[in-house]
Formats: sequence, structure tokens, C-alpha cells
Amino acid sequence: MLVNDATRHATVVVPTYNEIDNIQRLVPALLALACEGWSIGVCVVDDDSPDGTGRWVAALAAREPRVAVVRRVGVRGLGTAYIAGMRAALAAGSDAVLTMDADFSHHPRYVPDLLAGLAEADLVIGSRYVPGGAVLYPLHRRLLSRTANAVANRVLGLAARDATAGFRAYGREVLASVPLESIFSNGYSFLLEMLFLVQARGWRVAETPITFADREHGTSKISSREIGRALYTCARLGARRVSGGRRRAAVGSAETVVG
Ligand SMILES: Nc1nc2c(ncn2[C@@H]2O[C@H](COP(=O)(O)OP(=O)(O)O)[C@@H](O)[C@H]2O)c(=O)[nH]1
Ligand SMILES: [Mg+2]
Repeated sequence: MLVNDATRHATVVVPTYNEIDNIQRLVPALLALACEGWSIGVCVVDDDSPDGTGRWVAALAAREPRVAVVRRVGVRGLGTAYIAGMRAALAAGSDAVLTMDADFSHHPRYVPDLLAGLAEADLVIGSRYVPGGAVLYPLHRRLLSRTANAVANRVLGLAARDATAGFRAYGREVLASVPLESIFSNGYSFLLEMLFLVQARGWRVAETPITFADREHGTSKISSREIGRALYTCARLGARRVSGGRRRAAVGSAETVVG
């Protein structure tokens, strides 16, 4: 990863598992973006994709300094992939870290909006559910997403309307403040837990509208097990929220409960 001192640097972390047809178009599209005041790099975190995604990115990274790849063997998991990419981006000195799917559900054209949002917020979410946002998605996935958000907002008190969105921009300080190694959730509930921890620390969270399209190539890796895990995450963090509230009331303090 190349970090230019003159402008602020943003790294886009893209977790991949069997995304060869998407990644070959996504990385060039990200590198071609013009974002005022920012230079852009990409860090792909690949879990030994059988279709050669990691190999292709590694070959590109060997000749393109704005591209990095983390190749993991013998592990799978979206949450730990995000963490590996975030750590690599922070270690490279990035001022902002974005996360997005490889599959063009999260279109690169919104990256400048997410980065611009960091002027006023510490975490910016590319949101389907704020005015101007939209979802081009099959009905069952829309229902699943809406339900997950409704539960997350109620149980966890998350303020964002799209709390499960993986299209995000984090300021460096926000990520540095969260004990990434202590995040319990893997898979999709990682996103809920991350937002919960960011909000608990009092960071400013904003949403910018995006139109979310169905993936262009390949297949979704979401499984019914993930849905069960997300519900478990809500219950676990919800219980922590309630007991934290009781603790606060007992000591009569208004301080933010951390973690
Ligand atoms: N490294 C890694 N990436 C993953 C894993 N599971 C999913 N991904 C990637 O994470 C992103 C989101 O997954 P996706 O299948 O698009 O989920 P959906 O958008 O909810 O259907 C995609 O870029 C996937 O390739 C995993 O176990 N490891
Ligand atoms: Mg996707």
C-alpha cells in the first residue's frame, strides 16, 4: 500500500470469496476514482478462493503499489476478514478505512460521498434506508434486511437506519478506538457489533444514500446460520446494553458505557 503524505489516504477493504468476475472490474474502478483531497488504495482480503481471486489480486499488487492483498489460508469468515483488512490499512497509515462488497451491490461511484461525509462524521454508512436510498433486490432479501434492522434498532438502540450495511467509511481514530480483537461476531453480525461499539464510544455516525443493487456475478455467501447468529448477537449485545444501563444508574454517572 502506498501512502502519499500530501493528501489524506483512504484504503478500501474488500473481503472476497470466489469473486473473480467482480474483483477484476472492481479494483480498476476503485483506482480510477477521483475523490477530492483523498488518494485511494485497495486492500483485498481473500480466504483462498478456489476461483483464483487471491492469486489475481496478488499478481496485480506485485506491479501496482496502490493495491494490497491479505491471503488467508485455512480460515473463512467475513468478520475476521474485515478485521485483517482494517489492521493492514491502519498499519499502512491510512486516514480512513472503507469496507465494501466485491460484487457491485456497493457501487464504487458512492465512495466519494462516503469520504466527503467524514468531514462531519466519524463513521459514514452507505445507506439503503435514508431518503434518496433504494434497494434493487429480491423480496425475501429485502424483508430479511428490514427485519434485521428493525430488531437491531430496537434491541441495541442503534441510531442508524441501515445498521447492517457493509458499505462504510471509518475515520482512523474510530477504528483505533475499538478493540478489534475483542469483537466476538463473525459473519454479518460483525457489522452490528462494530456499529454498537462505535456508537457506545460516542462517535458521530452519519448515513449517505446509496442504491443497493443485487450482485452482478457469483453467488451470495449468506447462510441461514448467519441469520441465527445475528439474532444471537442482538440478544448478547442487548443484554450488555441493559446491564450497562443498570450500572450507570447505580453509580449515578452519565458516562458512556464502553464495549
Ligand atoms: N474473505 C472472505 N470474504 C467473504 C467471506 N464471506 C463473504 N465474503 C465476501 O464478503 C462480501 C459480502 O458477501 P456476499 O456474499 O456478497 O453477501 P451478501 O451481499 O449479503 O449476499 C463479498 O465480497 C464476499 O465475497 C469469507 O468467509 N471470507
Ligand atoms: Mg454482496
